[in-house]
Amino acid sequence: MRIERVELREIPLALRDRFEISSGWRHDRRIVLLAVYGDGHVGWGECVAAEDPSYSYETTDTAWHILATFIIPAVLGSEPDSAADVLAPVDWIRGHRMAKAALEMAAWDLEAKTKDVPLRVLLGGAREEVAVGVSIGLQATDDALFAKIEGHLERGYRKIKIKIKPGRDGEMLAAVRRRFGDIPLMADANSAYRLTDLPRLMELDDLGLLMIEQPLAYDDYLDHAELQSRLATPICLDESIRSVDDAQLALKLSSCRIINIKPGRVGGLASSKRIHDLCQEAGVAVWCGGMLESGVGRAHNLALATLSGFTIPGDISESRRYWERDIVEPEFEMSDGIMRVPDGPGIGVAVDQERIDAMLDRKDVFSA
Ligand code: OSB
Ligand code: MG
Repeated sequence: MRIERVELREIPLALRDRFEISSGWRHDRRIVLLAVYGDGHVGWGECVAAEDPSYSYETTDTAWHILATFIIPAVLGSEPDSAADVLAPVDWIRGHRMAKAALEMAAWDLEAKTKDVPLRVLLGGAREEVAVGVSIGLQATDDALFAKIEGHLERGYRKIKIKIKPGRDGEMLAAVRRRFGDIPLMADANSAYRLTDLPRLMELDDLGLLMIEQPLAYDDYLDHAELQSRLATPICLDESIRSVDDAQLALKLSSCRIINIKPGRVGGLASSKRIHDLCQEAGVAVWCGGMLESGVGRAHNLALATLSGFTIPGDISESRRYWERDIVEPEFEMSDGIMRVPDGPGIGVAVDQERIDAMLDRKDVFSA
């Protein structure tokens, strides 16, 4: 494959509901899209970096800077054998895996389109349908939370993930259990606790949660290992896993029993596959998380989630749960908690470029 041209675009896209986690909230997203041209086709990728450095040190603006200044110039004109090799010229760049992933994932779409196969097939996916769940942000009151859960259960979501923080945790989750019974329920703390909160975290252990996601610091493995040894509930790591090496470390230290793989966080789909394989060997379950992506990032996540080790429903919700109108066609929908993976070439959905260009905040074009 030859990388002939790369286009970067940023568009504003407002979430239907503001999304709140322990570190803050977001209503208006800034979406960075990357289009890579080669061999008569175009592949699309999305950068998952957030608007501020709360989830990761990367942001919309750092990702744009690193892509435009270092990554894209280094790969323009290159001829990698496959998408898995496209980042080889930027191995020297430390970190910035969200920026790298945007290009890598676009290259996977390009390769799949060049070969005229769905991305799912190129990745080695085992199925054409994926069970999906929903991630619910912090709500002001239990009643507001109950109303959300009820709506999502009615719609058929197969897993309910609830954001927690100190003060909105044990009692709130116990109330959810009383109200909804034995639903597939989990909690995500986005690093809101420390090991000194052990007594508070032990209160969550009797609630039959599928897992507790990222309870402790964003860069920690040791305290998570200690916490996991005290809890019956599996710990799932999200923020702590930024690379294959991080996953290896977490497995070695028994820091978790489950890993949330987000390709946009770990440097792309090749790294995601390797983490998936390592976890399968180690008997650690994986599932595919989300970063409030548009339909472009969602399509990549869905294709990845067809791999056999993805045994837990992902945070891959329908387009309408996020946006008034998505930027891909058809939009992502599900039936009874099951999302069908598009069967066209590559990501299998058409990117509405006309609409994107009508709402553009900025654009940069790079040619070999
Ligand atoms: O921690 O998984 C997270 C969204 C933004 C940043 C971090 C997280 C999330 C979600 C939403 O939980 C998942 C989604 O529906 O995209
Ligand atoms: Mg998370």
